[in-house]
Amino acid sequence: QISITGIAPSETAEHIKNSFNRHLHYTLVKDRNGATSRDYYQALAHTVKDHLVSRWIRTHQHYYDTDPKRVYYLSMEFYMGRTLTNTMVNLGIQDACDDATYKLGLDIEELESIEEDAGLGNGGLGRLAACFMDSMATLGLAAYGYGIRYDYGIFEQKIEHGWQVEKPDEWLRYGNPWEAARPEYVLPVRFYGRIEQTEQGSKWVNTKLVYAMAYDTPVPGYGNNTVNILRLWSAKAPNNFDLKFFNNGEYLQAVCDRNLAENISRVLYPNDRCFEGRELRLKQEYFLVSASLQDIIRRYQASKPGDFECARSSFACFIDKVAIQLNDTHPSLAIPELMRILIDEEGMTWQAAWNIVTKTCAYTNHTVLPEALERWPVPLFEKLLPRHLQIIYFINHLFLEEVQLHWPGDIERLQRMSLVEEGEEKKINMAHLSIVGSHAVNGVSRIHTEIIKNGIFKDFYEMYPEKFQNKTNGITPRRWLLMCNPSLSTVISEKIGDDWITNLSALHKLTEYQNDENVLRSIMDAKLLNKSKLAAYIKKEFGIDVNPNSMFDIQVKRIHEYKRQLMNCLYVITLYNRIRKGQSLDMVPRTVMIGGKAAPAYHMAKLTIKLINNVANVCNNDPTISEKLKVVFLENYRVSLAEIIIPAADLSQQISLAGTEASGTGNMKFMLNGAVTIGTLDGANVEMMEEVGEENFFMFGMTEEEVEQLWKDGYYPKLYYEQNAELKEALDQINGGFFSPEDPGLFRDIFNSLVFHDRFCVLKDFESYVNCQQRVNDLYKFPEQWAKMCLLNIAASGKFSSDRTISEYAKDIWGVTPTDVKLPP
Ligand code: DL6
Repeated sequence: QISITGIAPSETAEHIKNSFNRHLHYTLVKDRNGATSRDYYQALAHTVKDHLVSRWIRTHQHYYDTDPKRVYYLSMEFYMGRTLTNTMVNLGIQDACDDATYKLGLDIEELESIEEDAGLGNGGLGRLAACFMDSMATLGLAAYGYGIRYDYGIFEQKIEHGWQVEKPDEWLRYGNPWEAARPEYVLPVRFYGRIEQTEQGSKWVNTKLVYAMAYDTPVPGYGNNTVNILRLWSAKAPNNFDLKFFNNGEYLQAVCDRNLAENISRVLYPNDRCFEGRELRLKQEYFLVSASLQDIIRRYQASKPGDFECARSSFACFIDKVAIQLNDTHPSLAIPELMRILIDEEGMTWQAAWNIVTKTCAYTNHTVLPEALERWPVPLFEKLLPRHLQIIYFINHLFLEEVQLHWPGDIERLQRMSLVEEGEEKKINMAHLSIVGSHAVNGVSRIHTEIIKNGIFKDFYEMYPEKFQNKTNGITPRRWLLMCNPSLSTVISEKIGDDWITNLSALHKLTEYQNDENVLRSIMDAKLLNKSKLAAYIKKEFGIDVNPNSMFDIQVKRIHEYKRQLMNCLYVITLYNRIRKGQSLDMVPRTVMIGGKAAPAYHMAKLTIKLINNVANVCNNDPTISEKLKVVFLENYRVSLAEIIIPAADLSQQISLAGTEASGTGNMKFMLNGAVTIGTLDGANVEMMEEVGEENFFMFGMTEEEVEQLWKDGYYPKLYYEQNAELKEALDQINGGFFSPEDPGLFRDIFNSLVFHDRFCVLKDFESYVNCQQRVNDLYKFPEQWAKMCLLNIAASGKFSSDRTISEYAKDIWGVTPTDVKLPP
């Protein structure tokens, strides 16, 4: 081996300054006369990256030497956000970098804010994957993330005349200093073609070829010198792509058509919780799976400590060396693909291959909304992946035989459980495939796991009870407290030490200070500082003045009917009406902020954004109202904006209909940053309330059982509309054009949807919500009591560290053990 001993850069401010200057000159080819702020950001990023490199190489030498079981997290989304600050924090070089930039006369916060978010995700599922990467590195697991390097991540949201307009996210425009391209890891991925039956078995022939090129992003653990990698695949056309044009001498056409192949990794599908059965999406999913499995197998075969020549040739210990976690069903083609490789390429028997596949793969479910479940049309499958379809049919055949043995003659059950759904068009149910092909299936909060066991996957639970597990989600305390909220972090560390950074349950020690006036004041001072920063951002970006002493009442998440932003909006309208009528004497001033993106084709979600903006205009432009109530739509909500918003919240709105939000992770981030939650008994809210106590949580609304009963009994939302005068007034205003005088019928779809259908029971839960908001209002009048509740929420948030979640996956699903061994820097 080539030695890297002694090449770690020095971490003094002086050294960082020199390195910064060197990058400005030699990497960016600039001097101080011509350099822009972006050049300074880039120079700093390269400087910080240098500090990762020896750790990065050493970590992988260490894995090669010790050959631990590897964990592979396959996900179509990794919503990483920015990297610079997080890297400085995790490497412990933040103070030195601060110092160095100060000496260079630069404002480090300004440089940090230049970095584009890596927005390779839609929301919760992708951000969870990013938090897991941080925790896996911090826990010293030999873990790899595999995903797609989309040229365009989640669209940029602009608000024009109150409407959402989508702009392409050109996150790579100025280059990405964090990634390392690996043209040496270019792997072939095949599509289309047909199957030939030969004496040696099935052969997939006449396929179209695309290459997958690896780009690695380092993922540093906190304070342990481990640097894992996130490997993202980018599509490259082969040299002879579209031979017919090359052969005909149509050279230019042939070169231009390379784009067709490379479109596979062009753009992230912006649909959140809505399945859209497009061929390009299926190609993306297979592209991820095929390239990743080739890489996983290559690494398995190469890893043989002490023997560099001889690679592993047998798959005998594959299941002891490889664990694959499927982040939802999106990468579930890994199941038939691994079968295909083992049988068609490695010559294994079906049984031997199936044993390996099912012991390697595990599946996480993230939603029970039927419209989000992946069900691919068979004709499309057959065209794109004919061999995989054959394999799935055979898996189904053997599986249904097993079902029949369990429940002889139960035809309906067979139909319900089949991987192939009959109907006008046959479909492959990817969740069923994932359950059958995995050894573990998990939900992401306790209530969600119960729902999948007793609801959508009941038949499967009855057949394989041992497969089903709960793994309540978590968030990384490094990004979501230490990094984004330095003022609160400092208060906490001064009181209880900084053990909480890697052992979040240590926050419990804060309960000792629940009656300590000084500590409560410090916590509220930190909050006020964060609120002032957010107020300054809002003034700068949207020109709206908000009062940092008003209650910051925040709901930020994707816009979706089940999350019930409309309930929030109806309450805002109710407050507006009360103020107008002089019925608001006891009301504390509030700033209601709502933010989130709508899927571009989701009509109701886009109309909801327009309504919120119109209501905001009416409130904010009426001086008799805006003293007490301001409404702000937070444009282009994303990871880096969340880092400013969440530390500033007083009240966190988590108001989805019980039984619809699988877990939520934003809810945890707010709690950790000292916001109080108003929420339903849904997702992880249930466990948050359990941790903090009912008296410190504003709970309202139906339970999941009550929702079920309501539908059984028959739900008539119009009755609630007719019986509740305030609700009726608000809905009539929406319907009658009060908020859209230029187009009175604009919001009719919202009115009709709520009054005549109301799939997510907004009207039913409204009264309970309003009463609960009144309790929030009444408590906010007592700053000491409010502060105590904030402190108790922070103290009780320890369970929601992704370190805890990952430790549970490690022990119960992957069979690996976290370590606190610190590698050399
Ligand atoms: O598990 C992460 C996250 C949960 O916290 C949210 O409650 C859930 O809605 C989200 N699910 C998705 C669904 N995508 N698909 N399929 O994003 O997962």
